[in-house]
Amino acid sequence: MSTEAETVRHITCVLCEASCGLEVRLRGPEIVSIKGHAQDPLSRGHICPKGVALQDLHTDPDRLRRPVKRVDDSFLEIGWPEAIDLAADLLAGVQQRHGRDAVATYLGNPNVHSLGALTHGTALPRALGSKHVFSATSVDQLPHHVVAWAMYGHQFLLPVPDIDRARLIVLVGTNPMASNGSLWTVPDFPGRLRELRSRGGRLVVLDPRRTETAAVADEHHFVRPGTDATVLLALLHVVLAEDLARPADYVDGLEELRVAVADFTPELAESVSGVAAEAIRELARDVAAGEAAVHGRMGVSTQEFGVLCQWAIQCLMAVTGNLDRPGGTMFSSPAVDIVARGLIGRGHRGRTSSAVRGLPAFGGELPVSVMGEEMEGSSPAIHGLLTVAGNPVSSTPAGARLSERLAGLEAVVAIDPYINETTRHAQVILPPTGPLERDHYDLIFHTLAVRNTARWSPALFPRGEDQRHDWEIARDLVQALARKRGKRLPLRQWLRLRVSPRVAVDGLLRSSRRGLSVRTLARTPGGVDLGPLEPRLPDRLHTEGKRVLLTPPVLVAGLAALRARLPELRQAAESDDLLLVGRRHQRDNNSWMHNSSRLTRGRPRHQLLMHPDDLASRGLADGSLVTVTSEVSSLQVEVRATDEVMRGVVSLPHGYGHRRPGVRLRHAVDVPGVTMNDLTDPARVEGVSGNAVLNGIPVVVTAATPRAD
Ligand SMILES: Nc1nc2c(c(=O)[nH]1)N[C@H]1C(S)=C(S)[C@@H](COP(=O)(O)OP(=O)(O)OC[C@H]3O[C@@H](n4cnc5c(=O)[nH]c(N)nc54)[C@H](O)[C@@H]3O)O[C@H]1N2
Ligand SMILES: Nc1nc2c(c(=O)[nH]1)N[C@H]1C(S)=C(S)[C@@H](COP(=O)(O)OP(=O)(O)OC[C@H]3O[C@@H](n4cnc5c(=O)[nH]c(N)nc54)[C@H](O)[C@@H]3O)O[C@H]1N2
Ligand code: SF4
Ligand SMILES: [Mo]
Repeated sequence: MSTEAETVRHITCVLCEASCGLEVRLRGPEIVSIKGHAQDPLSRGHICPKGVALQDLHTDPDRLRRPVKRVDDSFLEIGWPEAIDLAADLLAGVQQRHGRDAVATYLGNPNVHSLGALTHGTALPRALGSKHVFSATSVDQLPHHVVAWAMYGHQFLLPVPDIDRARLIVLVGTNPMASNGSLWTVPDFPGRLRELRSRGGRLVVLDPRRTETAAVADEHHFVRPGTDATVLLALLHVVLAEDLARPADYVDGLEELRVAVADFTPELAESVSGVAAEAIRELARDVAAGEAAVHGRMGVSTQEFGVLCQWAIQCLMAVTGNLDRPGGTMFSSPAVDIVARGLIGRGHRGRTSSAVRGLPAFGGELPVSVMGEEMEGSSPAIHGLLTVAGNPVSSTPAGARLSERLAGLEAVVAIDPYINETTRHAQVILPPTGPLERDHYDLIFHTLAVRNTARWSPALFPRGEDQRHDWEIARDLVQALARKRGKRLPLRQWLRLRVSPRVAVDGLLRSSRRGLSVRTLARTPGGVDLGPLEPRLPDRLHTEGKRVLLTPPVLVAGLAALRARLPELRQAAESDDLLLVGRRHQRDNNSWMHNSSRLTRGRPRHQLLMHPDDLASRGLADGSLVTVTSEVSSLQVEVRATDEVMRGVVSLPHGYGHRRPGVRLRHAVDVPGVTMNDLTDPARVEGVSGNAVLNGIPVVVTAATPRAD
């Protein structure tokens, strides 16, 4: 053991959107402990098991520190100059042979959790100049961006529930007790919920599963997957029919909205969703009484009517006067305001579209559900792929099929620290430093936080000589791509790429109206408290004349599609058919933290959850192996009987199933479980945004005979 004295350091956890401030005790280079930082003005001491597991990630022997290139079926370490040159050669080669659009980029979720990826990584797709840019956004929250763009004039004007002052919180298809919140940076959700309760407030949950969050709620309603739009529109219907609307004077379209939702009665909603009409009426009145916030996430974003659901929620908040009021849903006032400063574009729809299905791009990205089909056929559009912090084989619909297509591409390059389900197909992998080796400032999650704070998180450890930060990789690859084309980067771009993320953030802070700097923040470990959320409308709106638009035609049009589906939804509600939904566990992190035994030990949690009556009616035994068959594929998994899911619904966790040839995750491959996205269908997308439908998948469950493997 080292005899060095202990030092205490404060950093941000970047593993989920809660962005907790952590207190790390070090003895020399050794981590003695990781705890929540009690003085942190945002996270107030919160930590979850994943935060503690940051040390496992740091020391994981499978985490790549040097680039590797594939030689036959194995990977060999190579030097950085060779690796960058090889990556540029592969990508530029495909573009030379097949044109610019022939190389696709897929940007995965950890990009938004990495400062360097945000400040420098975006230069990569720009340098490639292909229309084929995909990201995890379209298997996640694209409906939110489309609705914000249409109603508020900017895709990133996303209001968050002001839980610290609310009287009523309604959560639809989201489980923050496990996920710690999404598009809602709400660290210490359990503590904030306790405080809500002690003020006499209430939590209501709508979910087809009695989740960890539903279990601590005051009221939980089972809702049949894919039918929430009828419930949310019925809430609006009641508010408008009972004359409870109190919109602010910058809200346009109330009368059109009244007409548009007139037929969506609580009785109609009950007939397809199973939520009692009387409960909908009471909830609508309670929301209208003020200091109420409704928030919907994965369960209502990644489903057939995702845009309608998010539209109805925003309308409900605006119409009841809960939008932009303390205790309702509010916009943040971050120190670095990425919206006001134009660091993220307003959004645009349909400037390009995909070749095979003609799905429209949004904000310069095509829906990832079309990525696979653009790689196949006699004259495929895509011949090469660059993945940056993404695992689309696990995370996007029909991942198993995508995997086969990746194997046939001319070039696959990955910027990623692991050899996993996706990156095993790469010819070269460029691994960036990990979360403890790099500086961080939350450009995204301060913007979605329940309190205005600003926190600088310095690297805990220096990067090794032979490691590179993600921003250095982006810088070098952009330059190498230009070289391959015989061009030099324009001076301004060259200069911008050489500025470190720290210097970039410092500039943004110094020029902000708060007048901060990295140095001032560094003096305040845990960050500067800038106070509770403040009303920001109508100033913050980006629409013409600064109006909230309740009835943009692109959103209203979705009602017709829902009306057309109602007869089928009614029929389905009475049938014995099964719909598959997803779930998350507190100790999982999408598809990529199963190599930490600290997170995977304990009771297995990979099973298909199924109601005991549904098991009985099929003659299936609890704990047995079953075959789950969807429209695209089938798989085998153990089933667990539980009345925590409603009848007619089965649930599988997302991000499991690592046992594939070539995956180099020595612990994760033994974690039981299957990949839910082997069952999801890229043909099923939400009609306006093209977001993947990952919840409410029709499946058949039958008895399985165990396979020999
Ligand atoms: N069926 C189903 N599918 C889903 C979901 C679901 O609920 N159900 N959820 C969806 C959601 S919400 C999301 S966000 C997506 C996630 O989809 P993805 O972003 O594609 O996948 P992740 O599992 O987050 O994998 C992250 C990858 O980034 C790498 N990585 C980790 N940290 C870094 C880093 O700092 N830099 C770099 N360069 N790489 C890094 C990891 O090794 C891993 O390969 O999955 C979606 N897919
Ligand atoms: N521990 C942990 N935390 C995470 C992650 C993780 O993998 N693990 N991932 C992070 C990421 S990238 C994200 S995007 C967030 C997501 O955070 P959440 O939005 O909380 O996501 P889930 O936990 O998947 O919860 C989705 C819920 O929707 C329900 N559901 C499914 N279909 C329907 C439906 O049709 N209607 C309704 N009303 N409900 C439905 C499911 O039963 C489930 O309870 O979590 C983040 N935090
Ligand atoms: S809740 Fe999220 S940010 Fe906080 S410690 Fe856990 S993983 Fe990290
Ligand atoms: Mo996500």
